[in-house]
Amino acid sequence: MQTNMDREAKAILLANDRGGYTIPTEGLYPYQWNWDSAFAALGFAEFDLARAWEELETLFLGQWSDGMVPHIIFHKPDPRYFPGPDVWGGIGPIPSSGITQPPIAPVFARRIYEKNPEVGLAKVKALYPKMVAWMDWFMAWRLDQGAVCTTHPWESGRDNSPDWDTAMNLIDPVDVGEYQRRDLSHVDADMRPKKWDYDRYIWLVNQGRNNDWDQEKLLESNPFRVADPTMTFTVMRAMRDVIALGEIIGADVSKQITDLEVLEAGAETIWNTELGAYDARTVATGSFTGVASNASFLCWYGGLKAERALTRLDKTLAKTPYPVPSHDPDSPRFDAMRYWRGPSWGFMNMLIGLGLEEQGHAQSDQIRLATRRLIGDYGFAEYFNPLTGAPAGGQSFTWTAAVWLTWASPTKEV
Ligand code: 9WN
Repeated sequence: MQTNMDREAKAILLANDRGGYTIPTEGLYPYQWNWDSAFAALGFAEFDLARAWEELETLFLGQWSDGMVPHIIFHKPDPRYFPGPDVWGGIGPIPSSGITQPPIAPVFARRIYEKNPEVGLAKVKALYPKMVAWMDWFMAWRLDQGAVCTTHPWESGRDNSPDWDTAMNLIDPVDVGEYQRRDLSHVDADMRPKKWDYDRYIWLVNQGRNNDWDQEKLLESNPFRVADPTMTFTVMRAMRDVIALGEIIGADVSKQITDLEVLEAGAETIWNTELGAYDARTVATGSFTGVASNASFLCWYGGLKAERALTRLDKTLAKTPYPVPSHDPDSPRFDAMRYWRGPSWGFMNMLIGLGLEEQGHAQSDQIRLATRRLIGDYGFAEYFNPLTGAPAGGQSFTWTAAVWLTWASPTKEV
């Protein structure tokens, strides 16, 4: 039986549908975002399978000839978002940004396929080479000792996380010039990244555009490179699902199997023994953040048993009424409402929870129930205060609605 919340979640997906693609939320984010789109697809798959596949197909229409799938696809210009297509100068088939985002789409493509393999087979056959090209691109351009790096805070999807502070400090954004932020006309400044971060975000975009997004050149000139748990575990997981999909359609997956071994070895290089968690490692300095983030707990989603990371997870769960915080509340850099420096995010909870469940760790139920309480009590917000549950950022948010429909609702059995 559908609850009112289930109906509301479905209504949000439908309201954010722009025909073939879904925006994260009206006003603040008026375009197709890469990992948000994967959640939209999974949400649609609950009631409209054709629309679910269409979402993924539209995402891959933006793929560049080198295999990269952009983090934003600017289907129709909209002045409410900065930086827009002109600032990025993306070189793909559709105006787009020049960086990618964590690859969730292959993972959810497999789940959507499993809902109806008869319909899904042709879809998978068509998308498979594109997914492989994207994975190959990560392996060619984003590895450091086998761990996957982010080259812009927006690429990791965790924009102002303290995980980037060391690498961001290496940038002197003197020549960034004047620009006008649009996010602050939609959301309270206390809930968003600071000017210090934005200057560096834009500096990095200018750097990419001035180098024609040539990855070879950017390897030399971009000082921002962080081996990141988000990237490492989502690529690792996507690789597993690409292998599974390849086997379904009878493809040769030997390269992907070798790549997965490289990634598994790479994950060891972001294990911080002192912290007892996977941690972001700044490539230039070799230093760890030293504080667990919610991305630290994607290790199970990545396919690792990782029993050694459970103690840190339990500690984090014990100190936050509304987990999983994006930064540890005991850290001096914790900021309960400021985006990726403290708040809990429903979609991250879902990825963490799915991974824990697959690895047979009981904390999965705890995280699912906490997420149910969070969205149930405080609505479909972009993110939430981990100490009070207070909603923050944009409202009527696509991925929060999708998380509810596919995982957190009581109509989904625990
Ligand atoms: C920049 C859309 C996106 C998410 C990211 C989140 C935020 C954008 C921004 O919104 O980033 O990409 O302008 O703040 O950090 O994870 O995909 O929801």
